[in-house]
Amino acid sequence: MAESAYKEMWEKLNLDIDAHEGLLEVLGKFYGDIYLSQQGRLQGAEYLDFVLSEVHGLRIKELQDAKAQGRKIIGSFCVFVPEELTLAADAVHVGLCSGADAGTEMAETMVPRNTCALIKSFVGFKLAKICPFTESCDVVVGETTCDGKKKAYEAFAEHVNMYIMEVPQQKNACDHDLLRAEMKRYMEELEKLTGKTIGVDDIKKGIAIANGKRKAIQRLNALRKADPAPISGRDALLINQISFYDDPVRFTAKINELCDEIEARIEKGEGVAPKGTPRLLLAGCPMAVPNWKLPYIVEGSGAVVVGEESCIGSRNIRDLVDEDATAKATTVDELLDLLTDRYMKIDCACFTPNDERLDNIADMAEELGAQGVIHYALLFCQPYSHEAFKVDKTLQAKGVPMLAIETDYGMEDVEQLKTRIEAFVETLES
Ligand code: BJ8
Repeated sequence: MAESAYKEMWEKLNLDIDAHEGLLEVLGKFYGDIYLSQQGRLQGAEYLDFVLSEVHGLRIKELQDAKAQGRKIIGSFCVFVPEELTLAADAVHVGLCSGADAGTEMAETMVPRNTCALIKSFVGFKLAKICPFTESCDVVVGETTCDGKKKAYEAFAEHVNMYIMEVPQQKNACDHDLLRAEMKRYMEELEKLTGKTIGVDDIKKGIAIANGKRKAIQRLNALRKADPAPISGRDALLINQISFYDDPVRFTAKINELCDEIEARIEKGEGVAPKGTPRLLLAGCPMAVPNWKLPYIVEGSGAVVVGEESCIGSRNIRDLVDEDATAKATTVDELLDLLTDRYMKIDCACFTPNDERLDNIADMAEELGAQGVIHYALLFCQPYSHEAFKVDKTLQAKGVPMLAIETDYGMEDVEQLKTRIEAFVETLES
């Protein structure tokens, strides 16, 4: 499709064409520096390059085509919003988390300055009219997780059609019941929106697609145990980011192909960095596209990233909806129970207490052979900044060193972070 046809599409979506072009230009340069400059990339990374190059083009065209066929587009900011139900309603589910600070000044007219970069980013993208995903959505589903998001959604609702899903903050029986009720409420909302009655087979289909996607990333993550590391942390992060907005069936097929290539590479003893390169696990806040800052710094500091403990990483794919029980289920109610069981396992820092996250990080570090962990919290993110102390204590007890960093999407602190990370990596080597 010609660029001019995209322009027409972007105009119809009411984007600010000049500001949007400026964003794409920066994004393209950034991508070239961080991704295309890598040595020893997998051939399957062509898929990643293609998806990224068409993220505001072909993918948006696909969304418009889906809309023309009567399908609805649902945007979300959190892995608590059950994609299985969106798919069951034959709607399209896209992640809207934003990882760039374009539009921050505008965002600060609507949310306080001491709000995390992720929230300012999605607000800023909307106010600056530069996100064709947000503009394509029929409904944006928010959720009651952290206070920053909850309150930002109130302001955001003045600009987009919002639906808010309640997410519990603890994991008692009553919290399970609350999420179960919210699953049903979301399903009914989808039925109202799409005019489709969701049945057993629809939910089973949604579960199969979402589980398939999770299994492909689980397979990838298991392959990352190899030394030398067969794929860079940058590419692995990008795969997780793309999983939120590409077509899920296409994504799963492509990532499984990529895993075949990785298996062959491991067999030959090849990798993206020499055997013995210090291995690090990143843990903490989600890194939404195009936030590639931290893995880029880490991998330019003599280490390789072997895992991401975050919602754009293992937290989103670790647990499947029980497949045997799904196959046996004969009612919508049973399937909603199974979905609830799966979603209650999410170890977001918004829960209190959230001790399973501590165990999960320690287990991941061990399984992946990580010699150290970098805990990443966005500035002003209370939940993850608080948990950094507990994660550190847990890892110390296991003899795994941890470096806690707090940052945002700006580039001002890159040199300072590089110095700290290089020093941390040196301690791992000695
Ligand atoms: S399930 S991690 S996607 S809420 S960084 S906005 S927590 S102040 S993103 Fe999240 Fe769902 Fe939890 Fe995952 Fe608030 Fe922190 Fe900002 Fe955050």
